[in-house]
Amino acid sequence: MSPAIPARGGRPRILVTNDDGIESRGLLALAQAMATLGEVIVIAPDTNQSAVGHSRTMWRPLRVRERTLADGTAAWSIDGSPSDAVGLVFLGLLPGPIDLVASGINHGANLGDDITYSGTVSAAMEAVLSGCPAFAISHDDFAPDDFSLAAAAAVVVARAILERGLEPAQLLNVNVPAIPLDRCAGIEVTRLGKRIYQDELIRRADPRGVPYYWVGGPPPTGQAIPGTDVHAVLHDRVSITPIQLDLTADRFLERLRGWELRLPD
Ligand SMILES: [Mn+2]
Repeated sequence: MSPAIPARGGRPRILVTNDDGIESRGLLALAQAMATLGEVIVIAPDTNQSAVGHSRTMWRPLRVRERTLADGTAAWSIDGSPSDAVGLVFLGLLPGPIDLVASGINHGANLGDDITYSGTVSAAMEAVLSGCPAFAISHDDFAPDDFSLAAAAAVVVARAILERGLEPAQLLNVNVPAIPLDRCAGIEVTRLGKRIYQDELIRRADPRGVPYYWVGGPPPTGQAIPGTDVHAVLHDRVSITPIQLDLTADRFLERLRGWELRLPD
């Protein structure tokens, strides 16, 4: 474990990214929150890349453009995924060290199984792969207008990580209920819960009569099991879940060895 700040001293350099795109108000809110703690570098996809997961662009070049956020903050956009954005920075796109990566504030929660789809969480995972502490933060509203709670939570989490450090290959997934700061019931450390998706396959015909498909339906719900992220957010608490890149199913490992699988002679 190595706290990020004491290694270099001075103000931390915080990379801010998201998957909703460079024009997202959640990105702006996170950049402003992180600017209270250190120097902020913003790079984000140029379009909405929600639910792209931990994808990497391999078969075409990437373009990076200088941008300006609505408050005048200098930023960069990239025509790739959130993982591309973070990956390029750690490969040397921008000079200087990064002490922390903050991803969000996503419009819509990333609870339980959502993290396997989430570009927001994947951006933080990409940072962790490069040895940099990171967290993802998501707002339980797909069209949020009040970022007071999420911004406050982001500062609390970022400061804690900078002061205490994270274990290698681990990161924090933060979810914030859709209520103002003064109505929040506090912070709960949680485990990942179980989402219930309500997706429906919608089949329509294009103007030439050829069928096309997309997935619709109401937003996901979840199993309200105490101790989980789903339960915490449902009960007006900020959820912080430690997650890790090691997906090994430890409880299954010994049983699988007991299967004694052998190739045919
Ligand atoms: Mn998103």
